[in-house]
Amino acid sequence: MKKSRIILVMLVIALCALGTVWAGGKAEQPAPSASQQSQPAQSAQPIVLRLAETHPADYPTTKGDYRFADLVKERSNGRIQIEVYPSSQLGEEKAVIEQVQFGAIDFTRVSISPLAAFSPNFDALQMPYLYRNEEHMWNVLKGPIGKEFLASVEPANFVGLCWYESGARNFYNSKREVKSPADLKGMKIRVQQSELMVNLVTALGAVATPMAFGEVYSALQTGVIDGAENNWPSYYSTSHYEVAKYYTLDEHTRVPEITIASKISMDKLSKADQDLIKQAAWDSMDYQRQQWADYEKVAIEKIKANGNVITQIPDNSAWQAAMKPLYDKLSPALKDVVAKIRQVQ
Ligand code: GTR
Repeated sequence: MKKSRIILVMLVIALCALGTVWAGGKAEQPAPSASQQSQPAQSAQPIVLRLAETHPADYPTTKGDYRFADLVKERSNGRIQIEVYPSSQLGEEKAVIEQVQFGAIDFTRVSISPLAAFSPNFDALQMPYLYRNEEHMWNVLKGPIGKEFLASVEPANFVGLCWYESGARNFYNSKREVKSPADLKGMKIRVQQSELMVNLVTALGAVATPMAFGEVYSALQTGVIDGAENNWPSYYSTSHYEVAKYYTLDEHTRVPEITIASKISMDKLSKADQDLIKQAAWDSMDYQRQQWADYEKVAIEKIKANGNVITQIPDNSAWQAAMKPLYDKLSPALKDVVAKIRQVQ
């Protein structure tokens, strides 16, 4: 090849390269297509919502919250993000429910006991010795009655999303073994901030002391209260089992957990996004139940290994009989609901 032709070829190559760089530079900012012009900008900030949870990150309800948040993020392609705040970082349950009502917090997972102060019909769902077993409770919660209850919180400015498992609640104390209601007589027992729970403990002859969950450990330790009541996982996760070693398996209640949204927060979203959130919460339930079963086993093992006094109640008829005044007190409408719950197979 002649020297002049070589120079010409090199010149052409150089010009082509220059063209590519130039075109590449322009290609970084293509003109928006017609469809993109009508869409919100791709870089729009995600919608960030907050969920308050009283339990620590490794507790089964919190794991359910995380699953709910993951499903929402995944199904909205990251457009909607739910930040879970565990360990009562946003406050204790009663105060959090109030904030959800006013839209300051977007979601919370709580026990229905404190929620009944805002939506009193919830007492029908947490009556003592109401459910035959866990399966019966879930058939109620996933069926028409459960769905009606989720919808019933709207007038209180909430949107009911889903139910979580919470096992059966039992009494525990630091004083003595409790084998019958008579053994509870005169004991100061902490209860949730719930009128029904106050009445329940009073009906058993003990002194009910409503108190926030986070204060119970030190109240037990300092003797401000003699005992409390909760399921195996909470008795374990809070370390109450270390300061109150007598645990009586009377299984007085099964209190469902519920996740609610603020109606104010939900109303700001499109109908499609509201539906996406509702479905994601519903779809997190089975996962939470599995987490519950696994954690409950660990809790039972650890508490037994600690040498706690675990008292079985082979015949709970005396306990059941003591609860009659609570049923008598129910309004006719709630008595009807209770009867319907009992009929569910
Ligand atoms: C737990 C429940 C919490 C809280 C707590 C309590 O079983 O998961 O949400 O209500 O009981 O006794 O305050």
